[in-house]
Amino acid sequence: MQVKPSPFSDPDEESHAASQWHITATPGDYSSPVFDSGRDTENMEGITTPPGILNDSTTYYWRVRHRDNHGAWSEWSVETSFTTMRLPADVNRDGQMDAADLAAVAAAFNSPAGGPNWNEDADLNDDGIVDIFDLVLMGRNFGGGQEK
Ligand SMILES: [Ca+2]
Ligand SMILES: [Ca+2]
Repeated sequence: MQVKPSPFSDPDEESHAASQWHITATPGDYSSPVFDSGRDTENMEGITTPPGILNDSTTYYWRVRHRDNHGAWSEWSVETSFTTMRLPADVNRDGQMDAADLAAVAAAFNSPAGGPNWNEDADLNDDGIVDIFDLVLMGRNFGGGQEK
């Protein structure tokens, strides 16, 4: 997941030395954020969270502040929300659609809901059976996923 604020502007025209990014699931409450970049000197224009941090189909809120080269932090930005999407063929929900997901669909193949090999997450089209249609969906999305 990538978030990008409007371009950094420092009223004193100092150079931009670092940023700190916060992501939370509770609007306005950053006391226990799901992601806190700390003082980040690499990702100052936008940030991509590591896989596995954000749940899919979930609304999150983020804010960012910037630090100039004299060590002064800006105010936190206005909170912005975003909603993650469910990747269509990410069975194990690691943000990537790859061989591990294909293997999970294969392991549950031909299994109706509640069957011995049933895996709800492998039923990609949510029709209650893992079959060729789920495999087609997998094939169409294979290799896709979040930016790393
Ligand atoms: Ca996956
Ligand atoms: Ca299915």
